[in-house]
Amino acid sequence: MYDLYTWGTPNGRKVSIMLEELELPYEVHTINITKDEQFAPEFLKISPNNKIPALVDRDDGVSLMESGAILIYLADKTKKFLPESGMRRYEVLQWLMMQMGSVGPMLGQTHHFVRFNKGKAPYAEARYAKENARIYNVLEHRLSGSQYLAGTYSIADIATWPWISRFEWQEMNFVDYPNLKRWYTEIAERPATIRGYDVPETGASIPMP
Ligand SMILES: N[C@@H](CCC(=O)N[C@@H](CS)C(=O)NCC(=O)O)C(=O)O
Repeated sequence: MYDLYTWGTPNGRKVSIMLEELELPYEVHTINITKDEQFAPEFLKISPNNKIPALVDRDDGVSLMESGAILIYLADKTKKFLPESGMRRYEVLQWLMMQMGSVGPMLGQTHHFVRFNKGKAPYAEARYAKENARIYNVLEHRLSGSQYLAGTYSIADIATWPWISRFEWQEMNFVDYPNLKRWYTEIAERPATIRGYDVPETGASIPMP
């Protein structure tokens, strides 16, 4: 049994989608980050950087923060969505690391400057809009020669997809990114993605291009 501490954001959805893919039992603990619940002392004990998601594995007494680490942990434990060894494992990890170091942080800045702060910081707005398009291009190029980011469906896709699901917030569309659209749509239709997207449950439905 797992405890998932989360909120309805791309980083949180990575883990709920993974748990749904693996059909693992989990209890959802809502951490409302708009009400600063991420700073509660009890939550800080499992997520010292005051961010969702965090996961507790009750059976093995493991407590983890950081979505990338959580995905690797679940993949290794179940031997799914991440090869156990060899070059194929590193291929998945390189795309996962790109999500963690580039896709998430940069697209997150787009949300702030392009959607929530429009017109107030033109330099930042232009910088992150450009970086957003650059990242979409990198993904498009990769997906033009590969069905998924690292060959077969993996934690790299599970980590990246929720960020692309915010394409409207990023003021992006898929006209110039047909392979990204194909990848996005296919993953959006997976039953586990549909279930994992609406966690914590609010009735949220997946934006479709
Ligand atoms: N690198 C972290 C990032 C997590 C993150 O940024 N979470 C956001 C929500 S998407 C959060 O909890 N923000 C609350 C805050 O910064 O106080 C991960 O991938 O788990």
